[in-house]
Amino acid sequence: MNNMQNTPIKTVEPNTIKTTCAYCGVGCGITATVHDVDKRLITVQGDEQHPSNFGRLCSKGTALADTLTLDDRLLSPMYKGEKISWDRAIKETADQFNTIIQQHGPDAVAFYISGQLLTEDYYVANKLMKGFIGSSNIDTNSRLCMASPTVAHKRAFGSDTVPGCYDDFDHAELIVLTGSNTAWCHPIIFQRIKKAKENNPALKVVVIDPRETETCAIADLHLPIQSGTDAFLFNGLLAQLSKAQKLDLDYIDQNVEGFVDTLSSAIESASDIRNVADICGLSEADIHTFYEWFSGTNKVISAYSQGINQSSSGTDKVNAIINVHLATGRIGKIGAGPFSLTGQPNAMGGREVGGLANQLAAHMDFTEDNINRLSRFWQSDVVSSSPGLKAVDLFDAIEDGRVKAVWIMATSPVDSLPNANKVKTALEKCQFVAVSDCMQHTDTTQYAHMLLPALGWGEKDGTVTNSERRISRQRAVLPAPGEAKSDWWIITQVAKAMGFEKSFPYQSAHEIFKEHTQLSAFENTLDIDDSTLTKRDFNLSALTTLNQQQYHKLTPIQWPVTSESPKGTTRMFEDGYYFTPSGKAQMITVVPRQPKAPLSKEYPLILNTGRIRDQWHTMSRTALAPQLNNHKAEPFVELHPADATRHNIADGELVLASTAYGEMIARADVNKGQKPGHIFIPMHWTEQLSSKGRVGALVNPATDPLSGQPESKHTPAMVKPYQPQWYGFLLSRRALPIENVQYVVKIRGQKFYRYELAAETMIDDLSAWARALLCDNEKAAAEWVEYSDIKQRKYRGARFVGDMLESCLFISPSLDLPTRGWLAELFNKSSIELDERMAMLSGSPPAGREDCGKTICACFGVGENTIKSAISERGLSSVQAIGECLNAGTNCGSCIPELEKLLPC
Ligand SMILES: Nc1nc2c(c(=O)[nH]1)N[C@H]1C(S)=C(S)[C@@H](COP(=O)(O)OP(=O)(O)OC[C@H]3O[C@@H](n4cnc5c(=O)[nH]c(N)nc54)[C@H](O)[C@@H]3O)O[C@H]1N2
Ligand SMILES: Nc1nc2c(c(=O)[nH]1)N[C@H]1C(S)=C(S)[C@@H](COP(=O)(O)OP(=O)(O)OC[C@H]3O[C@@H](n4cnc5c(=O)[nH]c(N)nc54)[C@H](O)[C@@H]3O)O[C@H]1N2
Ligand code: SF4
Ligand SMILES: [Mo]
Repeated sequence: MNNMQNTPIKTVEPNTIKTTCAYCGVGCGITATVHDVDKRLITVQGDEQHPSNFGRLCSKGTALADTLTLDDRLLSPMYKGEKISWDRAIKETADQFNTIIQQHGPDAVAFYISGQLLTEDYYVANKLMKGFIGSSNIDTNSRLCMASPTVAHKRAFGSDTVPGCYDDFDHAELIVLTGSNTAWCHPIIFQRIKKAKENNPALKVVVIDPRETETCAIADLHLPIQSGTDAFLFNGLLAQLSKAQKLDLDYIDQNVEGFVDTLSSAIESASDIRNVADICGLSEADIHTFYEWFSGTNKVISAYSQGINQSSSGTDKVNAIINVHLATGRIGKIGAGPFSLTGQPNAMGGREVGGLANQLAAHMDFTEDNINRLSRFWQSDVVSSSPGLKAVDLFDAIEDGRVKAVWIMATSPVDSLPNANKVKTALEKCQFVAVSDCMQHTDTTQYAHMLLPALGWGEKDGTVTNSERRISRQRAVLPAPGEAKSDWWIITQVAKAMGFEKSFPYQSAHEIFKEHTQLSAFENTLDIDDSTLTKRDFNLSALTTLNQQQYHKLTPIQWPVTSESPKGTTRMFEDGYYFTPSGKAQMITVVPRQPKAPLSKEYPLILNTGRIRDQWHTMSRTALAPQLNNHKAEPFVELHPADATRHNIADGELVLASTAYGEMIARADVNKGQKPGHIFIPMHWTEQLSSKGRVGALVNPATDPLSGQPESKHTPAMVKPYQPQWYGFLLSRRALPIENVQYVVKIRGQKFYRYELAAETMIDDLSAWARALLCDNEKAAAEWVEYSDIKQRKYRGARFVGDMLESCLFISPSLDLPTRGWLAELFNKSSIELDERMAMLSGSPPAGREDCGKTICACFGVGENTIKSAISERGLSSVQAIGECLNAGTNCGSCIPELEKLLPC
């Protein structure tokens, strides 16, 4: 008998769990399969049923399984460097906060939290601070990210609502990507747009960005705009739409207010295209083309991100974009709308619970009615009645002693806030600093008195909301390591110890989610007989009855979820109703402003900062996956050849970049993709991985007056060559302590650490120095091959243990060092042949074995040189052909724009 007949067919293996990616706001669904719990061995795949990614993942999502190592994990609470019990940690934290509150009042304490938290964590943090401590000094790293769209949405729609959904990208006929490097930062949306273009060749894409990014690979038009001038361009577009009679006057009449004033102001500031071209640093012809395409296309999406938001006029810029959509009625319709691309996995969830200092929970703001409503819901008479300090002001208040205790969760302000050296001083001075993090050593944990070990991705359990309002479950795949606990548990325990037991009774994330949904539904109705009631956009009333099991099984759903829309809401504002007192949307008069800090003779360049393809923020997780470290292995500064010549800088050299706030060293990447006068430095490198690579120290603290969002994309800067006495690099199986070397960058390879080095003082005896460093007190018998040229001050040395390469070091007074790729590959070999040893001494790969070059395809580890030679030797002429030959580009597809660039034109 075939016993299979009696076995029910399992569609999902028992050890396969659906969850959501840890990283960006696209919010891709993941299917994780656990292979070995003890070894934390899992594999991940894109969840084909998840409507945000339909099975696709980018390079970072694909590498998630390789970030689960426990290396440097914070595994128990620590107070002043000593491990302590949870009981003590909780009591001490609660006592410190209570004492300071008693002595100095509730505004003397603060929380600084993060879009990496789950909604449930966020909800209890906000409830504790605003509802029970009675202060609004809780802000989040979303201040650096989503604050401007939040205020702009509120001004235009009366609510912080993203109108559209990803499906709209499939239907649009024109997609304008402004201030967004979608290819690298929202890769799965980028791939969706690319697919839409293949399906509909008439679909046009316009990219507005001072840099020619990888996103331009799908652009029909790239507008390399002068930094900070987008509001001129969009005001000009509004004026032009009016002139061309392309406004939707019926829509305006029925659904919009503020039209006349907004239009006349736009005409005043930007009706002369020549003038707009001048200010924006663009050609008139390109502006005409953009305006014509926009005027002539109904289904337009304008998606934007940090190039718009991170600006001292970010709120106005967002409203300038929304204005053109309102004036053309291109909103709340299939394939049309303004679209704020959110950054972090839970940037949206944080806003839903009121994580920002100027919001209350559940999309309520600080009106008397809302404060009263929350007081009744939370049964607290101390609900905070006015906004608190926004991130930059908050750290200023810590620095000048107004705030005496801060609890930082899931963010590293020592890296990510502007003027970041001041954040160090602030934390040094602060009476009590608690930090909840997964990692023991970050640039911020160094300043903590109290370290609280948190669960990370793959261990924590709750919900996140992505850019299209879609709530998805993040589920635990692995058990908690060490004594790490979920953030909601830690906050709840401290709340209880502070004396708020009754209000924080939660035993599970589900109980918190339930309360959150109940609050969203609480008095959320429009009743014309009761003027205190309003209808709020954020409403999960149909989820209030979810039981634990249903919560556990919750499938992705877009809010609002109500009795009228129990399956969620794809698109908002379809009926033209907005959440303003009149029910109409508001066009907002925008008077464009230039960035706050002007350039000067001393600082003649614009420092622009942002992201790279394979790293996430402070690299605390992505840098654990070796395959993500070789695409861009060092901090770099991109500059235009004209600026490079002017400042005497050659490609590949080290550069000292400085501003009025701080300085750093980075490798020059000279390319024509930069707009002259602009330089770009990635935000990712910290002091954990680089001695001088923290760009946050250089960024000016100018903020938007309405949103408080910092101007991270525009700081006056200067560059000059950094001229060390010697350059070098080291590859070693073990991490080694490197001292008295000014420039050190450390990355993790598959079987080695790679250190890039440069130093300001000559070493007398290179061989002795090398031997001391590479041995690092290790007594194991080792064999050496060495070449040392005292006159030329060059050194090449390798240390072998058994037949295997243990470490190698190369030093030279110039940049003529060997390439790293072929040496890295030697770490995979069980014995090193003579020809390879000789090659190490001569500094170039053995004949016939070329260096693979920097990684282009992270998924299959395929290097640039390998691809280039395959293209020339085998005559490859398409991305598909490269894929068939080398696999490159066939998994996540994040590298396809770069593969296209390598193909012959
Ligand atoms: N790989 C990767 N992906 C990520 C992240 C990550 O760390 N790594 N982080 C996530 C987060 S939290 C966020 S917020 C998003 C950010 O996503 P993005 O906003 O797309 O990323 P950024 O690189 O910060 O900036 C986008 C672009 O704005 C351009 N820009 C600068 N100034 C101006 C200007 O004045 N006008 C215009 N039009 N453009 C300008 C920059 O040149 C840059 O290319 O990415 C998310 N995704
Ligand atoms: N110059 C410049 N600065 C910027 C930006 C820029 O473009 N340029 N962008 C800004 C933007 S948009 C953002 S979003 C920020 C991001 O900046 P940060 O928030 O500082 O960066 P992350 O690396 O995401 O920090 C997350 C920290 O949280 C920890 N962590 C991860 N998961 C958890 C968890 O579940 N619980 C706890 N307790 N800890 C966890 C990680 O180990 C890490 O130490 O940077 C901002 N700063
Ligand atoms: S696009 Fe990449 S980083 Fe973003 S959620 Fe999807 S897999 Fe994760
Ligand atoms: Mo962000």
